Amino acid sequence: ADLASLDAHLVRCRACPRLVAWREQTATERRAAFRDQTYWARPVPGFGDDAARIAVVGLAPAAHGANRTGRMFTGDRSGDFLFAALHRAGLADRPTSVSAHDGLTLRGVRVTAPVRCAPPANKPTPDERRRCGPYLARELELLAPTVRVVLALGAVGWDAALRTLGEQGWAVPRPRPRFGHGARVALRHGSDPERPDLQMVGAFHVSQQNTFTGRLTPAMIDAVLEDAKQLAGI
Ligand code: DU
Ligand code: SF4
Repeated sequence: ADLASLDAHLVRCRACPRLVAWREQTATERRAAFRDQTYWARPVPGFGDDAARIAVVGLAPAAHGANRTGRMFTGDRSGDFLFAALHRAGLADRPTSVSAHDGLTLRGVRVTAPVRCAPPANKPTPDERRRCGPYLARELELLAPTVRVVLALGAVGWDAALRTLGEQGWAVPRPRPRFGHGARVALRHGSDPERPDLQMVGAFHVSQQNTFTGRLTPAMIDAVLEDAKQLAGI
């Protein structure tokens, strides 16, 4: 199995009734600016380099962003902020991500999320997070040969990634390290000491709530990406 077949399986998932209803309802109602568009309205796969050294783990698709375009972080303000930063860091070949067919290429990075369907108010329930967990787990397994840094944007991604990595044999400290902007944890593999360390890095989520209020500035995300690149050997 590879990432393409994981994604092919993922996009057919209907396991969460509330999220299936929401992703389709927002696609029917649409936003005035997107009235002439057909929304993706399905689970959203990870996007970027299949041999990524950095995995960026967000939260969930936005109703009128990735749920519309079918590509992670694409078509909303969160994505505008993130892709501009990835471009400044030399990890994206352009500063904008407009649609799934715009030709954007990431280098060394894959962007993904612990929940793949747009949730009302951007708040997935614990059940929904649990149900979607195996997709992130499988994706990280498939990236394992190359991935050295998992960059979590926000506490939901942080918790999901640490839980998953713990289940995959990485020695996660107890109590589980807490999320914070700039938080960092070096993980060693418990049963395979030959594996290079995996670094967990935390950053505030790129949501408008953070970027419009100045809680997360471009300089702050640039600093985290520089850290991540260094830890990943990019
Ligand atoms: O079919 P493909 O060349 O694997 O590309 C699929 C998809 O992923 C395409 O939209 C470009 C993107 N991508 C990327 O961002 N970075 C890579 O290194 C390779 C592909
Ligand atoms: Fe399936 Fe995940 Fe979407 Fe739930 S959130 S329906 S588990 S893809």
